[in-house]
Amino acid sequence: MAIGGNSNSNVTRSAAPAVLGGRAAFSEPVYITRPLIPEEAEFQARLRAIFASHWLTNDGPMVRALEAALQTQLGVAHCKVLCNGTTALQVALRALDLEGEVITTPFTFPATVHAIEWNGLTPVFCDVDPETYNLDVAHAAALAGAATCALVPVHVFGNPCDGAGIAALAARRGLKVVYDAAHVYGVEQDGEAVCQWGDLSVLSFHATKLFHTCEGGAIIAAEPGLVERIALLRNFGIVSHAEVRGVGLNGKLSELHAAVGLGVLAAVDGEIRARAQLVGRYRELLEDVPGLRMQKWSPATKRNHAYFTLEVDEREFGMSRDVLHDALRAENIFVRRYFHPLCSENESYRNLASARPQNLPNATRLARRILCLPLHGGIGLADVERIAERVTLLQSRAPEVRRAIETSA
Ligand code: T4K
Repeated sequence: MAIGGNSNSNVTRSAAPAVLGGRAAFSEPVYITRPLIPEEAEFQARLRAIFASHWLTNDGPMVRALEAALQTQLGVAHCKVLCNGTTALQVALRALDLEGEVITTPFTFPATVHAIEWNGLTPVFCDVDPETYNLDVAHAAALAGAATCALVPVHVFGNPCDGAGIAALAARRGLKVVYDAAHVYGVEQDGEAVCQWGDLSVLSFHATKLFHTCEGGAIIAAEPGLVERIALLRNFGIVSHAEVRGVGLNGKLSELHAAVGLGVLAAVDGEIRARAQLVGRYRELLEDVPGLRMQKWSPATKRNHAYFTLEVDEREFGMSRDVLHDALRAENIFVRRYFHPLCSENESYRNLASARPQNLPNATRLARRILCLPLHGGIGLADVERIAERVTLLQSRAPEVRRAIETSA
């Protein structure tokens, strides 16, 4: 369903951008994402079943049904759902009994690095590839030392990391690999689900994610011993009424959240198809615009279209990413600057030796340049066309736009 009805119908190339006194392209905010909503009758039926059973949480039938459905859908042997992706990352790292330093990327959501720190481990920031935005494996190899115990790479915006390079480095140095697979639901590489890479992979099922349970997450594990440990750790370590093993936490997903997930699961393939069309149109309209670049993907990747991002080169485009961000906001286009600031710039981490910007040139540049555009099945091709048109219109009047934003700051 397009939201074009909320927008001006008479936007033309010659219209003035909102920052220069024109009418905003949309009369209501267009967000970067909107959560999929489960089909109502089915959801009500699931709710009735939950309430009739009086079983609301603690590994109930909806959670088990969701785990089984996800295993089938993703083609993985074991999937344990948790209350959110951050807790799932904490549990995954704990399950591996790690000690020492963990190499990760600063170009990610704060949760990735916080989960390392919460486990009493030391994050070591590694630069990213300038085109895929994922962990630079050569830099990770140079950073790996005697204290390094694990790698936590992130498949940023759903783009698979260099899995072969990471596996080879881990094997060479005896490191564990926990993938932050928050963005990678449904992504495949050469026909294989990317979310089963590494010792463990962690998905986020937050409402802003393609597949979601409102709040939620999951750990994908292959080794049965690890699966059992994860199941214990997410439930305080309780083995039985007589035994508690390990320092667990409460990471359980409720039956209500699982019911949302079962409903969303039915809609997610259609959402991916809708987004693929929108991404195709964005690319057609924006790929030749001077100063705009797009993330590099391997042709072997089956994408999920979780995000659509642009890299803005200020010199070539005529204005910085931040000016473009503010000017699009004035159009009611609620673009986002994922991932800015870098995690290495946060006050908890900025004093680490690995956090120095000169060690992280690509990540530092990307954090200043990447802009995330609206992408979800609630918008239509006409909305994408209007957004792209605004981007090019703003560029055509770049000096005035820059001045207008700078004087309003
Ligand atoms: N690792 C990575 C790489 C991650 O990206 C994340 C989470 C995690 C780990 C941790 O997983 P979780 O513990 O969250 O499961 C959002 C999400 O809260 C966060 O889950 C996500 N990454 C991150 C990339 O984005 P914000 O602060 O940008 O969200 P917010 O509230 O500004 O929402 C963005 C837009 O989505 C809104 O402008 C409108 C729309 N929206 C949002 C919500 C919550 C809706 O339409 N409905 C909604 O209910 O962090």
